[in-house]
Amino acid sequence: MTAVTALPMPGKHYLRGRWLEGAGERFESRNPARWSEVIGIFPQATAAEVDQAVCAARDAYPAWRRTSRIYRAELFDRLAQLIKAETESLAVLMARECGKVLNECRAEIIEGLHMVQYVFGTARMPMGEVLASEIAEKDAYVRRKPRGVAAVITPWNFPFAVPLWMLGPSLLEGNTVVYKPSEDTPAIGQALVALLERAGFPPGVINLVHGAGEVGELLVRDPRVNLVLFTGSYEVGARIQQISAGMVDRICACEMGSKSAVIVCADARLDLAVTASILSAFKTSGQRCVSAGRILVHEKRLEEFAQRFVELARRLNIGDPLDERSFTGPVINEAAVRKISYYNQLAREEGGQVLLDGGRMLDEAHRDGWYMSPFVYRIQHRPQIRCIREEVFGPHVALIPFSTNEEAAAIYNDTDYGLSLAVITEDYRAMRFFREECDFGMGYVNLPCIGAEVHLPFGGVKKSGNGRPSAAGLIETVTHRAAWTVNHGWEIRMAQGLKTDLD
Ligand code: UN1
Repeated sequence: MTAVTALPMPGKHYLRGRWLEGAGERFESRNPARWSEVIGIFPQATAAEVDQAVCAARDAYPAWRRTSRIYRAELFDRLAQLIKAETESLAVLMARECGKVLNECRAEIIEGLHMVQYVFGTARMPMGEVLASEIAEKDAYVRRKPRGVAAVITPWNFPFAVPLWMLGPSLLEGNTVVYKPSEDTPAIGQALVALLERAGFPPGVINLVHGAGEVGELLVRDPRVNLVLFTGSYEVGARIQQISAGMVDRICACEMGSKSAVIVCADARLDLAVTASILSAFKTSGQRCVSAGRILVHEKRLEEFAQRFVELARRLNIGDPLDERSFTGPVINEAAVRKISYYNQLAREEGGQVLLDGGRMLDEAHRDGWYMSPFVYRIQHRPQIRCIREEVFGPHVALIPFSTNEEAAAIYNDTDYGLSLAVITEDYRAMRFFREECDFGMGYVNLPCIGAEVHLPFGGVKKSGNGRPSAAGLIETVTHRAAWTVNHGWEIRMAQGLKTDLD
């Protein structure tokens, strides 16, 4: 096992280009795989500091939006070089702070890098449209304009890529930002802002405040914040939208919960179905927003599928995130252990037939961390059952039989969420059927329901998202499409036949 020890990172806010100790209370970030290890000690932002951060972003906004889009993109090119040089150290820090295994952490740094490269590339792409006018001498354009100050509030499970999905388009388009990373992963959030500083983003353009929900709430309540870009739970996303509802100049993009699923059709290739399902349910210990909490399997294939799935799930190597052999690491903290254990118990009470009894791992190799082993159960879909409708965010998965594709689509849709869907089939008609009938934002065929790429929009429907997708889709939220019409004639001629005679 690799022993990585480092002194705790001194946590600081970053306001107006300066790193500040902060006047508020301190909180610790700890390693979920070895809870005694403190990754860093961070200041909780005070109301005055949140105010200063918003002021800094407001003050920096006019000059930043006046810079050339290409200049802003060049800073992202520098950022890309820095990320490439620091990939390994960032991945190790991430593994220690959020407990994801090294391979996943590297993949996430690369996903963040891809967003930066995407943003750099889009800078030289068209930023609007030229349209015809009813009047020959008039040229009409649509031009994107930034919206102002964005509050970026992000989760611990993708502490590098998800912030970059938001920071990338926001900053490229000329907005300025106050960023609050999750209180579970402040160190990686701070490391990201340090890279933005080194890349040359000017003071005030990106500001960092640490802290828990109270700090996020202060940001959301501030009417000088024009955009709230959020990924996290439905409860918090709903609250953000509620608070924002009374504000005139406020747009929110909220990515929230899910109860995503894999549908294994009657004609599925079993090896592919099993691999896709294992990755969907247990990668990141089931802690992706797109993780599958349900695997819908055609009743004719359920026995053989369940046998192979459970056999593989039982053998998964769950251990130290820094050990290259580990498939997954721990869950994030004690509250997660409690929540997952609660749902494991609920599944039993609601009639689930337990096929693999997960739970806290307390042997010598695991007891210092928050390790949970996979919980797999078989259950008939019925109305009202909560365990197959509510998000668990852990290695907890239901195998649900179905007899027709129509039934599978109805079961899939029978949650309040609609984020990610995978269909395992060789039948092109079935693929199309599920694409048309199911509620989702990201759909996959013969793949897991995880693993989105940044140049696609990322966002769900129903309680999963408010219709403003992140990643490549975020440009629509962080810009306003303004119409711009120019008359090249010597006199005024109006559209719609409107007369211009003044006498
Ligand atoms: C998340 O789970 O919050 O699609 C984001 C994926 C990753 C992103 C997940 N690219 O699995």
